[in-house]
Amino acid sequence: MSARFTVLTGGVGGAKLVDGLYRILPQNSLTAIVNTGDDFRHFGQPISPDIDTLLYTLSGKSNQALGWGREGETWNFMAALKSLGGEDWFNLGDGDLALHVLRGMALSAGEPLSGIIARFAEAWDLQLSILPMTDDAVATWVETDEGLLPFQRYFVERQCAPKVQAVRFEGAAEAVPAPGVVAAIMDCDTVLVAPSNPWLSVDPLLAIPQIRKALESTKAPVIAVSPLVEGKAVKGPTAKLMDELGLEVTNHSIAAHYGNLLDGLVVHNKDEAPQSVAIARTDTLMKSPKDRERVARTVLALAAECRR
Ligand code: FO1
Repeated sequence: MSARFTVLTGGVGGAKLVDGLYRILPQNSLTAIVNTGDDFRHFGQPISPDIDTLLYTLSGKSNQALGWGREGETWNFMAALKSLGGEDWFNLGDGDLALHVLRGMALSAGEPLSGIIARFAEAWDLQLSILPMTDDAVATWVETDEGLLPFQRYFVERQCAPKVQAVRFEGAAEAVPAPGVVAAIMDCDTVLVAPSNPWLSVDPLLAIPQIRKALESTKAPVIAVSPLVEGKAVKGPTAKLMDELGLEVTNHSIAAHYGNLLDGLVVHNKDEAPQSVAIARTDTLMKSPKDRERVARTVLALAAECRR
């Protein structure tokens, strides 16, 4: 049986590492388990941002500047919607709408999200498994000094300005992993945790009991890539959030957050590193495909070291 790799991912930073892995690993040897805590209904459409960002990134359609949505997108739907007084804090591009409309129709017909995403990945000829963490409803809520906010209201409408006191994952405790998720963690040679925001984009996965249990019992090494570069987040609110949660903005806090789940951590160049796990160092900034491949090679090499 050839080697199998599983990566837990969410958000924009996560998609870059998955792309690096996808570029260098054999076809169909990679499974991505994706956060769905950011999912919500907008204009009645089911939006799955972290899944869609991954579909776009791996199929070369993503808008690299924005970090989400499609390259060359047009916005006629939003212009027409605004002219009718529709709210415009969350923008749905004309091409992007195809994903939401088809996903909505399939969900209404009773198809599970995991089956829908597998069809989308196949339609775009992607040679890997993309699994939502669950087919059940899980919603990330952010407790802030402005009250309890649904994730996208915090992240997009308020641009992560409110001060965070806690993050909650409604439905996670009762959620069942999507088909194939537990097996992908238990039966693989390596589990990777992408440089996603641990508190916002990875924790929803860890809040699903059977996923956490699988990570605790898998024989595969579990290796994460730190989302911090020189004590700052590459993109998004990771550092600000850590500060607000009273945590030091260091790789120690990242390793401590994952606790006994982690065997190794890839850190940026000379950034300080925790003693509690195996460490590898590289430039973890992923601006180009070559960068993504470099970080992917580094994390796979550390996994091989931990497996020995
Ligand atoms: N992020 C924004 O900052 N503004 C938007 O208008 C926006 C629209 C959007 C539409 C579809 C989609 O899949 C993602 C979108 N995002 C937008 C990004 C999204 O909020 C984030 O990718 C994730 O939820 C955070 O990981």
